[in-house]
Amino acid sequence: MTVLDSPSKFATGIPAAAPIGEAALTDGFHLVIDALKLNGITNIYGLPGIPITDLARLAQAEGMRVISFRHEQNAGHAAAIAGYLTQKPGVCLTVSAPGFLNGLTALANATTNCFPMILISGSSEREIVDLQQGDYEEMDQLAIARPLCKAAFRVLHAEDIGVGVARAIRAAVSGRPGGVYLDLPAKLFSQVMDAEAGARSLIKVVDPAPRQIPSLESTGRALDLLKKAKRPLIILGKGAAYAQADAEIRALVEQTGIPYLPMSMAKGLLPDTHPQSAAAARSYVLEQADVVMLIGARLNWLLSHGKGKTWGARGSKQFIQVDISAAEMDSNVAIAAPIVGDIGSAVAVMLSQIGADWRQPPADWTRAIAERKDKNLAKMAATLAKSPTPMNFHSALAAVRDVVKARPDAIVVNEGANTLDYARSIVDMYEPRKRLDVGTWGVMGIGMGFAVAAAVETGKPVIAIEGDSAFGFSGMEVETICRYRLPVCVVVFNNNGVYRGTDVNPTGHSDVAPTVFVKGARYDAMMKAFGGVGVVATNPAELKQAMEDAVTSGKPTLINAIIDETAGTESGRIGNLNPQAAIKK
Ligand code: ADP
Ligand code: TPW
Repeated sequence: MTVLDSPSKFATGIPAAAPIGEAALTDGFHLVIDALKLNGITNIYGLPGIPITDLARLAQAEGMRVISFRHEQNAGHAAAIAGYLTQKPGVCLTVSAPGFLNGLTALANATTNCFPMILISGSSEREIVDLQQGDYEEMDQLAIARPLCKAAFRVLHAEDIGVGVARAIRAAVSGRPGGVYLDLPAKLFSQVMDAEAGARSLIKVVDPAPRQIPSLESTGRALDLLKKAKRPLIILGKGAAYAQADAEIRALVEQTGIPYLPMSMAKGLLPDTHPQSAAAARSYVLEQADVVMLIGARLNWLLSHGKGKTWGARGSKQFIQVDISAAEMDSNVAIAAPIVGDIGSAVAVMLSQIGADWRQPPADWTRAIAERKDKNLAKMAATLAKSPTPMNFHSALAAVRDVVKARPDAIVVNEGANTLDYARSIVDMYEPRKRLDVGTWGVMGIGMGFAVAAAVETGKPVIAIEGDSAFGFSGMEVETICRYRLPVCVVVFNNNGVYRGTDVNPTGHSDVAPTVFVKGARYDAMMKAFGGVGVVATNPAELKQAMEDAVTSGKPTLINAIIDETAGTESGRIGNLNPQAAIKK
């Protein structure tokens, strides 16, 4: 039996903090830990310090897995993606003021991406903070966190810890998932109370994310619209992946025969090689479709807000949207058939209504898509077959694609600009929730935090495909990866800079351009410094071999993949969002 399986103190009836032979007492530290454990939360991602050092220490002693990071933002991203992968809120633990602020970016990012997460931060004394008398790490953290997350709570009394944790869990996972802040002032932790009363004060949350069954009228309206469509399309988003309704979603797609597009993190929900995937004809289907059913995807910038050139002629589309958040409907364009409910229930209801007489979409539509796909895939295959020296994004990613194909259970983490955009289209995914990336904000810095949590939560090999700039945001966590001996293979696409390594300082000064890094940097030596494996790969064969070795051995590995510094484009595929100076001096 591992520490993690050992029965909780509640199961044995022995209160956590009861010293043998003394009055049975507990305290704030133990109540927080017991409240988390009671609700099935077994992992904490954090960074110790005043006032939560003992919380981390005791959590480990009580059988929780405590993963300590080198920077709170990375711990926060880890907690957020743990939440996405498990549907249980991922917990990030930080110290007050600066530690809290370091974790806050991840909390806001989790909320933006609908990942359930709880940021627990220790804080200074209310009396001093509120009078602004200058406490150690003084900050009104609750007020700062509130606008950046779904809910924010503070617990002042030990007997309220159960309620605080329960509310945080419910807020994080119910309805549209998101980030929750839980403020625990230093004084709370040492408050002592009777252990039995403490145990009674805890709440095991019943049905934390209740199903939300949509009305039959709403699903019927949607199906009527789909039936009449000449060019129907389904778009699957990361909400669909999060929902863990994989079999139902696949059945809906296959029974209706409708072509589908996966958003980035929905890749693999159905294998990317599925005949109904229209990913290789993306622009064509977005422009041409007449009825589009969004399942767990928002019509935000990633889908050009549902309008404009991408979406073809004005008024040529009707939208169906399946989402747990009623307020999401009509956020950008009119939704003709909103289905408000959880995706599992909504898809199940639709499947029950479809019936055997469902007509497959018109053949001229599916044929036209197939033709486009074949043409685009053939073009891509020709590009991938080239092997230039140095490697470019395509030739390196062809090697990555082969490794992922052979290990479809591996989790791919991906960030960067070109590295992100090309990997998304070149590396096929085969299983749900195996692709984790920069998400709704396109935030750099998720890399090592996501990789650590993916390995911890799933035990599967992790392959992190990182632009060299992207890697820098969380690179110090290679020590964390080595310390916990996690099966993480980091591939740094090293092209000497942000986007490219070719910019020059026009003044002739010795400072390099703002987008340029040290040339030929040895990122591989960083992993070696902590006892991991470091490799330099200069061609696809070396890259593939090193990745295979890493995935087979499970040893922490960093592969420094040398990429042509002229290969990238500025901002990758979203250069259109990048303002350029109108006046060139
Ligand atoms: P993508 O970036 O992949 O397009 P988004 O993050 O924009 O996806 O959209 C995800 C959507 O999924 C959000 O609007 C969210 O409310 C919704 N969602 C998340 N979980 C569920 C669920 N279990 N059931 C229904 N909708 C969900
Ligand atoms: C928190 C802006 C978007 S992409 C990127 C930056 C700095 C790095 C691109 O270079 P990289 O990739 O990683 O070397 P590649 O493949 O093009 O060579 N700060 C944050 N988030 C974002 N998105 C940025 C800055 C940015």
